[in-house]
Order: sequence, then C-alpha cells, then structure tokens
Amino acid sequence: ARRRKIVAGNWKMNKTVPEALALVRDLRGLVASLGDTVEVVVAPPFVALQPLHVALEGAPLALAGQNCHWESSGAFTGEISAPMLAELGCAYVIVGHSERRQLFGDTDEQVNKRAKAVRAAGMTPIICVGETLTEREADQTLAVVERQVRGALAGFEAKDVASFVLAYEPVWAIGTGRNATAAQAQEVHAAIRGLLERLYNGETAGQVRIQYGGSVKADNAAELLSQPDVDGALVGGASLKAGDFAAIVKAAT
Ligand code: G2H
Repeated sequence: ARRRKIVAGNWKMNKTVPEALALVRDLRGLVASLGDTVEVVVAPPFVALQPLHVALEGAPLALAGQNCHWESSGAFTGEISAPMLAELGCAYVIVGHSERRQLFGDTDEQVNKRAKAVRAAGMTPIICVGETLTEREADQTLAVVERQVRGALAGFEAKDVASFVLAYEPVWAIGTGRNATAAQAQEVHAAIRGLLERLYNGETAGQVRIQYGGSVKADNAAELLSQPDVDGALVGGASLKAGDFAAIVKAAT
C-alpha cells in the first residue's frame, strides 16, 4: 500500500511522569526491532511531554498532544497552545476526540479551529470522528461522520489535508470492549475516503491516513488493520501496557 500505517497510543488521563517514562522505556525496546514499516506515536498527558521528549531522543516513537487550544497564547487559564506542543517535539495533536466532544463540549467548529492551529504550528492533526450508538441505530452513521469531517476540514486545501490523519472512532466502541467489526470499520473508512475525493481529489484522498479507534486490542488489531482503507489504529486502554501496545504495532507491520 502507498500509505504507511500509523499506530498511536492515546493514554488519556493516565500515567504519572515516572510511569510514563517506564512505559516508553519498555516500548522503545519492543518496537525497535519492528523496522520503519509502521509509524508509532504516543499521546501522553501534557505534563509528561517534556520528559518524554528528552527520553525519546533518537527513538522511532513520535509524540502527540491529546488536544490544544486554537489561540497561540493569552488569557485562557488551563489551556495549552499548539506552538507550546510543537516546541516540546510533538509531531501530532489529537483533535476532536469523542471524549472532548462529549464531556467538554467540543463542536465541529472548535475542532476545525484546533486543527488549523496544529497545522499553523507545523504539526499534523489526528482528527477524530465517529457516531454514537443512537446515531448508528437511527442509520445516521455516514451522515454524522460526513458532517464531522466536513466541519473539521473547512477551509483547508488539498495540500494540507493530504498529510492529515483521520481517526474513525465509533463512540459505542470506545472503552467498552465492543469493537466495530472489520467490515463495519471498512464501510465507514471507505465512505470517508470517498468524501475526501469529492471534497478534494483522488490523489489527496489516497494519501490521507484513516485510523480506526475503539477497543483495539492485540487480538482484533490484525483483522481491522487488514482492511484496505484502515491505515492504522488509535489505541486507548491497550496502549497503557507496553506488551499489549507493541503487539498491536506488530499487527500493523
Ligand atoms: C478510543 C480509544 C482511543 P479505547 O477513545 O482513542 O480508546 O481503545 O480504550 O477504546
């Protein structure tokens, strides 16, 4: 395939700095032997970014922020900006994760503003989309995902979007142990790629990497990742143990 697979660990609000350092130390050894056929990313809590940036120097593990504000600086108590993350060596920033949307009120417009800030700071957004169980049961899956993708990408040109990573994470599959089947994932991934072709062009659509997220584990990763439009995984719970995460990375090779 033309697209290099990308597996990212979204640690969410887990791991103290010492725990984070221990996890990447183990992970580093486990992924070192896998070569560069798959790109490996970890998204720790903000406070662990600087120590991990130092610890990971020269390692084949990229860093990601889990969110960022859209302004570069200013009176936004409790927020972190994209330039701050870039300066700590982040290559990626997750935007629009369903937990941000559901628990912290992120809208499509805010996700778009965050993605623009990430791009402007020279990083790549990992833009998350996905339907709730109610929406799936009402046959709204593709409409919801299309609205979220269009919203997040508003104002971007093809040359920006080509390098972006999208993550399809059905909300009903997140942290529930209930993953989408490979066929369910492939259907939505193919629809997203079709939308990108309509919004931009075939070449751009063929370059965008689309991760699946939602209860990815070592024992379901290979099947999900074998689908033609599944270009990687965004892993939550199973990224918190080095052995489990390394097994998922291996399934992507
Ligand atoms: C979805 C995923 C990681 P989990 O949120 O982004 O989490 O793998 O625990 O379902």
